[in-house]
Amino acid sequence: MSVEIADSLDAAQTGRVAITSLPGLDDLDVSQAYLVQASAFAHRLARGEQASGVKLGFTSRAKMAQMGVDELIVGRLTGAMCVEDGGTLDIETLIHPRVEPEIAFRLSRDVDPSDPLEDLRTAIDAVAPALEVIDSRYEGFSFSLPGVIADNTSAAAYAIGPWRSFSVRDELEIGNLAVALTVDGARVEVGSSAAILGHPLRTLPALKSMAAKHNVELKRGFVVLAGAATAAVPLRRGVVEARVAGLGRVAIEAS
Ligand code: OOG
Ligand code: MG
Repeated sequence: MSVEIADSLDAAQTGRVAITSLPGLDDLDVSQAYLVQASAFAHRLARGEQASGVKLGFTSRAKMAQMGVDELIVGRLTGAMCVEDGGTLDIETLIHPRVEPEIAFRLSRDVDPSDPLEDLRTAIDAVAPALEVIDSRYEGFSFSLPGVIADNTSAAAYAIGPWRSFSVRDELEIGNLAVALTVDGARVEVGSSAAILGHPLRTLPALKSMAAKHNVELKRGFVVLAGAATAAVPLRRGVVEARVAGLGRVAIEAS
């Protein structure tokens, strides 16, 4: 059953058609949902995409309230999802995309998430402003917790702004930075990095334990999207930009 669900989710993504009902989906528990996610992700890898990172979801109240889900989730990213800063994203390749402002971390080495002595924070060597484009494969972004996990946490595209070197011993304080999302120059969402679990670095122990439990790899060079600091907005044609005070900005053009 899991294989069929994974195949349907992959077909929805490649065919850009939202799923209205999926037999067996409601019977999945969280662990089974991560197996479906892994199996759908394997289709991307089989098409030649390369794993490039991981993303966290529902790390802010704004997102939990918007989507009606209040547990942390983790998804997987590939290089094919990455749009360069200032680059263009063709929205015709997506179903009903939304965009949200995020903070990204970079992993300087491989991390074994099941090693109890490993502190993921010491593997972070850079931080950057980021945009995430999400595109649920379910009609109306309507999903349960296992449903959104199986659907790779709605992952569709992302863009990363300039990396700034960072270590936990650094003076750079990222716990309460103003975050804004603008569309064609107009501010549509504002928030703070404090909205992300109180401090974006708190996502790292949570990521480590989810990665250990659900066999998510954490590799050198990977991007870690810490989760949206604000609610997501529909992505329409135009220029969308995330600004994070002290870190800079990142923009993409949706065409
Ligand atoms: C799920 C993805 C959540 C975030 O940053 O909280 C997420 C969704 O909202 O469809 O990426
Ligand atoms: Mg996100």
